Amino acid sequence: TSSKIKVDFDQSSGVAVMHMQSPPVNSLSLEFLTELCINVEKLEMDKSCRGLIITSNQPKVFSAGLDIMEMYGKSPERCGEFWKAVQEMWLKLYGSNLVTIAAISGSSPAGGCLMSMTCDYRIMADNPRYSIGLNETQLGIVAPFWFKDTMVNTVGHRTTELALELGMLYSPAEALKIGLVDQLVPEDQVLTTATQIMTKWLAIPEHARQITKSMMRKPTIDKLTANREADINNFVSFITKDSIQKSLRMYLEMLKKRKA
Ligand code: CO8
Repeated sequence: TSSKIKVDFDQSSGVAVMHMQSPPVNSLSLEFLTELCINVEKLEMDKSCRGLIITSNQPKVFSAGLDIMEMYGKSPERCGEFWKAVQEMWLKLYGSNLVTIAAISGSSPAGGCLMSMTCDYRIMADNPRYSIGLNETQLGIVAPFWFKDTMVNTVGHRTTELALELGMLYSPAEALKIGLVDQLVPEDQVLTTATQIMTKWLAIPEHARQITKSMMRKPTIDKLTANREADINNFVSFITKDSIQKSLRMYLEMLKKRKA
């Protein structure tokens, strides 16, 4: 079985770099999410690991977000299983005790943006061809409350309102301006910058930093934890609607056409 995730762990610095390598665009399938969660969990349990950098080995793309094929023409049972894995990924990353840095080396729509926003710090490649944002409404679907909450916590309420209603995808410069990313660097310096920034974060007394992170994020995490089952049911009944399936089909066709 080919591995969709490669983890390089540097014992001496305590920093792990997780490379997503699921061609062509690191879309988050059930299989991919499961592998990702297992890897994060392993690092979380390893006492010698203190920092995690998430990046992509695929050219031009960080992650295309949730795998649309997991939401199209699938049984309610399968959709439920998939959604549980999406929740799991978010809970693990947003609640991580590790210092997490997203090294966003390419486009990062929807679930890719969500994954980036779970991190403590975001560094993006300064290439105007790339974009990042929660573009769900453009697919005719609705970003769930915890996607929304994560964005509100990152860029504030009004910016999130505009971003979500319009399904905005931001250029790196725009994303920096609204605070969706923290820093832009030339494309070939994304990972080295992430490593430098990590050193700064790791110099902060760990326990104080972890408690502070938890203080900032716990209310948001508790909200999903208390409503996981209802959130799954909500997703399944929404995504299996004929009208929503039709929207997804049209979006998939648009993606193919755009290519031609
Ligand atoms: N899922 C599945 N397949 C995908 C996805 C995806 N998210 N994104 C791209 N692909 C496929 C393309 O269809 C294409 O397939 P093929 O080679 O068979 O034609 C292949 O991957 C390569 O894609 P591109 O040719 O478009 O590659 P580019 O390098 O030109 O562009 C992008 C890369 C920018 C990532 C572009 O592919 C893109 O914009 N993709 C769509 C991204 C997107 O809109 N994702 C949204 C997913 S929804 C989500 O994450 C949250 C949902 C919340 C659910 C709430 C419901 C209640």
